[in-house]
Amino acid sequence: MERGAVPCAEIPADPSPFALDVARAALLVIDMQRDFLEPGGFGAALGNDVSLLRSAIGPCRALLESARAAGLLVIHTREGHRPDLADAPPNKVQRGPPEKRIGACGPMGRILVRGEPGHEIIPELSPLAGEPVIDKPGKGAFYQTDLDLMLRNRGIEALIVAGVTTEVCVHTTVREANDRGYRCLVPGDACASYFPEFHAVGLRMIAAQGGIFGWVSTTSQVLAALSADKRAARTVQETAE
Ligand code: C5J
Repeated sequence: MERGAVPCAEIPADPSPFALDVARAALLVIDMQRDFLEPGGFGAALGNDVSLLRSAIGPCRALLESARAAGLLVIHTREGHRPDLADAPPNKVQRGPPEKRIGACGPMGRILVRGEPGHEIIPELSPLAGEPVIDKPGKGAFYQTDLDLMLRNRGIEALIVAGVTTEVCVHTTVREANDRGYRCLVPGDACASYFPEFHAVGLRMIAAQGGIFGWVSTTSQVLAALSADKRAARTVQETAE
């Protein structure tokens, strides 16, 4: 190996090991917002049991801590709309009873509206100062946002994608990223769905057909690789000194 070069970590994954160059990768945490995870928000208004998403909190937190320690770029996303709902398509707003629709008033403020308490990322996973937060009007994090520009400006080519929900915003974002040339790894236990069966099948869909649009691993596999990568980086630095 070239003197001073930092080796890639290799993460065991389905359908094949995922090579990770920390300098060219980012952790993307999708929509871990009060509106989806806490009672009284958008998820609950749609009739879901929001407690089903809480299993992703611990793994997301561990990924955030490990990514920060390894120097990985961390980006958060939030789904939501302008207070005047000018960016909310009618087909998204006009669903369900009016008192439970996007923009209606709930216990955490107006449902799925930017600036309201429900729109915030849950306190357990609060972004650190300097970590970009992408506000997106749709399910995919690339749709009508500057995420792609931000990643390209930093030379990012691989994404670790965690968050909620597996088969909606995580899936849409991974599909969008794959079409744009990014390799995506999804730690399955750091994602969750209101429908456990959709979660399980959603993960299988990503890795099926030779990894049709990504790779699937577990959080502990990512953590092990990141800490090994940090150790290797330290050794390389010490050798170079
Ligand atoms: C949904 C999301 N399910 N973040 N949003 O509407 O998955």
